[in-house]
Formats: sequence, structure tokens, C-alpha cells
Amino acid sequence: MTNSAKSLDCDAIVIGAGFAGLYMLRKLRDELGLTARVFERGDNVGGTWYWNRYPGARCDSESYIYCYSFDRELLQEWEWSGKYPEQPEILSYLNHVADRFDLRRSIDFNTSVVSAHYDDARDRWEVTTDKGEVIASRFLITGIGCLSAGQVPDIQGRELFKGESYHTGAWPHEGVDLQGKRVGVIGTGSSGVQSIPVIARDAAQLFVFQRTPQYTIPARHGTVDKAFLDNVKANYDEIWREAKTSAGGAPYTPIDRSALSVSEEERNAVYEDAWQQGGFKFVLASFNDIVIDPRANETASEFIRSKIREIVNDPVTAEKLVPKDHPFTSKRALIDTDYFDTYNRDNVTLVDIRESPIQEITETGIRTAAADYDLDVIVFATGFDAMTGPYFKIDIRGKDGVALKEKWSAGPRTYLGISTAGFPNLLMITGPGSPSVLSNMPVSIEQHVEWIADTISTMRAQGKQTIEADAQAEADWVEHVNAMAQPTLFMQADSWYLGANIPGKPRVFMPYVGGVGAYRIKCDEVAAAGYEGFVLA
Ligand code: N01
Repeated sequence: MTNSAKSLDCDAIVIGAGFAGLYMLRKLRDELGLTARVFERGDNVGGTWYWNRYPGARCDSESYIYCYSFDRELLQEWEWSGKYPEQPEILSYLNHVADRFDLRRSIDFNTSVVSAHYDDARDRWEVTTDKGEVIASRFLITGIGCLSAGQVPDIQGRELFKGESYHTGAWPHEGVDLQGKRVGVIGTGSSGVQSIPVIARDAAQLFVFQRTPQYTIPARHGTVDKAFLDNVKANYDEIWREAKTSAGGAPYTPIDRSALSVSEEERNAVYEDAWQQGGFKFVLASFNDIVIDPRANETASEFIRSKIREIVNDPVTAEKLVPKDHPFTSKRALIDTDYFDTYNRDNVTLVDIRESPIQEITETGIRTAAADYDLDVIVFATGFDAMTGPYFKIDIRGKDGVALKEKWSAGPRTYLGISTAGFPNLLMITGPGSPSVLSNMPVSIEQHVEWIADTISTMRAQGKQTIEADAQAEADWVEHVNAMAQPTLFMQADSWYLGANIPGKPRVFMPYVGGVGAYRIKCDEVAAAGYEGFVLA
């Protein structure tokens, strides 16, 4: 393929310069020797961590595993400062990676891909950017993220508001001065739960407009112990082996004990200990069935409800904060720093918009069915058009001009979350139908990047030009992804996993619940069997 580069504009186009795009570029350009170009709409690298700069933004995977594993020296030289990495630190890390591997020279910044059309006659993707450039490429690889299409709800009167308004996923780079201001935050998902305690410290008054109360576990964030990190660095090989073969992409050994096998007293003591330790280990280190068995789950849900009632002083506010309509972990599990405590502050008011829905946004603030709230700033912590939204922002058309948006109109259809029939050589990094958002993302990203690079290398060795999912293999995979999700607690909540946050979006569970370890084995088996379920031509 490199030899034929003269007749092509490039061998591969990668969209996005976040965790996925950067590593993909490194593989394609530096290891496979292909001509590769990356298009990135931001003016720098970072993807999610470039855009999500809201107050308190931080990852809830622990630092030492929220990074690449592909380069031993990189692992040894980078020093994380905290238990959970904060947005500026992750962004510095990705900048460091871009510099260290000299990646920037192959990236076009401030450039969005507006369309990508497959040219059947030439077996090329014709990619058009917002700069008007048209480039032909054999491969089109998406590193566009699962949560990069922000959604601001279409609330009547939104455009009338005279104050400032921001979405958490498009936070101004220069920051926002909230000192002394009256701020309204709509939304209490990960972004809301992280930003609310920080905004409360600056704002004169904070009104939180809550639709669904959340279960959240204390993160117990702090500086990271140097001795701990030294130990990690000495044992990284084993840590990554565990992470890559686990369910969630983290090297935690799940405890083998049912919540229903112990007395209530013992159970609560286990939960209390896990609560004090904090983080997602609350789930993994307590019992093995709280994410599977509804009765076991109810014990954990009830423990968290009791904590909310204990922490929040005002019983009426506490009751509004207690989730009752969905089980713990059926929506994305959250960890927080001082979230429930924040409602004990005099300057913070919880507005229950299930009880009194938002009717409109006015020139001066938010009007609910019960009251008017005068605001200087509205923060939309209202989430994303997840997983399919980033794809639909680009006019992607496969064979015979079929639009991806049309093909996926009843929900995403992929084989392994990597490929979709009718779109040859379109390869998706952490696409719908792969574990992606149910895992520690860098682990899933690396697995896809390496699988894609190996696939391209094999194609080159075999003289193959195109790879495409077989329609039957795709249908079987879609059915498998759905069948795996059906019995889980995930089906019991209105979540973005199901597209429930976007009016009119088909209700389909989009990520793969089978776990990263089992999924990796499946991908490797497919490759070893001569790319079973794919058509290589
Ligand atoms: O978005 P969300 P997010 N009127 O969709 C509410 C990742 N992430 O940005 O629950 C009123 O979770 C909505 O209410 P409801 C992570 O994977 C990770 O917080 O739909 N309210 C909900 O409360 C996460 O899951 C990290 O009833 C409306 C909130 O807005 C994902 O990104 C940090 C509304 C949206 O919550 C998304 O998180 C941040 C409306 N019309 C994000 N529409 C970390 O790693 C929506 N809401 C820590």
C-alpha cells in the first residue's frame, strides 16, 4: 500500500486526536509505514479531555491505569500526581505523548471532517473537510469518541436568556468566572455531580435542576502515594495483564461472595468499609452479585440511600436526592467528591424538576411549574448524544451512497463494534457494539487500535484491498449484543446507554456488556480464523 501511495492521497485517514487517534497514528505511520493523516476539530490534541474543562472535571479511573500501556518507557517516565487524574493533567499527558512520538506533524488541527463517501469504483474513501479539502484514502478510521456530541435540550426560550450559558462538554478554555454569580446547573450525571460541588464554592447562589436523583460513591480522591506508584511501575506488566483480561479494564480482583450469603449486619459492615475506601471498588470489592441480582442490588441501593439521608441535613432535600426509580449501576455508576455534602451549604438549592418541570428559559433565568429562578449563568450538564451521535455529525456514506445514518436509523448495527456491512475499510475505534464505555477506555482503545493495525498489516501481506463486515455476521453480533444486555439491570433505567436521553432516539442498548477480557478473546479468535465474519477482497 505504501508503494501505491503515489496514486492515493493517503493510505489512512483517522478522525480525532484523542487517546484513540493518537495511538492509531503512531501505529499506522511509525510501525506500518503508511501515509496517514489525522483530522481534529480542536486546536490541539486531547479529544474528550480537550473539550471537557468544566470545574471539577476528572476521570474516575485511577491515574495509573488511565493511560497507554504500549510503551514501557512512557509508563515509567510519566508521574501522576493524584489518585484520579484531573482534566489538565490528562491533557498534559496526551500533549506529552504527541510530542514524544512527534505526532503533531501528521495532524490537521482546527479541521472537521464534514463528509466521507465511499467511492465504489476506486475502493477509496473520499473525505471532505470544513476547509474544503478533499482527500482520498484507502482506510477511514474513526477515533471520534463515544461521548463527543454534546446535547443541549431544546427547552423553550433558550435563545432568549441574556446571561451566559455553557455546556460542560464545550467549556471555554479561558475558564468561566463564577465568583459571586447566580448559577443554575441542569443535570446530575457524571459532569453535574463533579462540577456542582466546585461551582458551589464560587457561586453566590447555585440552583441544581435535578430530573433523576443519582447513586454516587465517594471517590476519596487525594494525592497519590509515591511508594504506591513505585510499586505500580515495578509491576506494570502484571497490572496490564489483569486489566486487559478483566471485565471492566481495571486490575481489580472481584470478590467471590454474594451479598445474600451474609447477615444484614455483616453486609452493612462490608458496605461501610467499601464506602470509606471509595471509588468503584465499592462494587467490585464488596459482593459479586450487586450488578447482577436485583435482590443483592437492592441491598447496595438501600445502603447508599441511607448514606444520602445521613449526609444531607434537610430531610426534605435528602428525600429528593434519594434515587428510587432505578437500581444502583443501571445508569452509569458515579463517584464524587462532596456531592451530597454540597446540599448542606446555605447557597445551594435543589430544584426537583420531576415535581415541577422546567417550563421555559426566560431572559432572566429558568421558569419551572412552581417558580422563577433568576440566574447569571446556566450550565447545561445535560450529556451527550452517545455513541451514534458523533457518527451522525459526519455525512458518512458507504457503498451505493447509503448513508450510515439511514443504515443505523433503528439503532447502530456493527460487527464487533469495529465494522459495519456496506462500509468497506471504515474501521471504528470503540464503536457501538464493543465494550467501550463500559470499560476503562484506554484499555479498550488500545485493543481496537492494535487489532486494526494487525488487520491492515495482514491485509497488506495477503494483498487484500478491502475489509468489510459480512451482513450475517453483523446481524448475529447485533443480536448477541442485545441478548447479553437484556437480562441485565442496565435495562431498568432510562440511560444514555439506551439512547433514552435523546428525544426520538431508538431505544437500543449500544455498548457490549460481555467484558473486555472475553471480547478481546473473541476479536483474536476472529482474526486467527482468517477474519471470520469479514469479507476481505
Ligand atoms: O451526562 P449524563 P454527563 N431536562 O447523560 C439531565 C462520561 N463522563 O455529561 O438522568 C433536564 O450522564 C439528565 O437527567 P436524566 C460518563 O461515561 C465521565 O454527566 O436523563 N435534565 C442527567 O441528569 C458519563 O456517564 C466522567 O433524567 C436533563 C444529566 O442531564 C457520560 O460521560 C465525567 C435533560 C445528563 O447526564 C455522560 O455524563 C463526565 C433535560 N431535557 C462524563 N436532558 C468521568 O470519568 C438531560 N438531563 C468522571
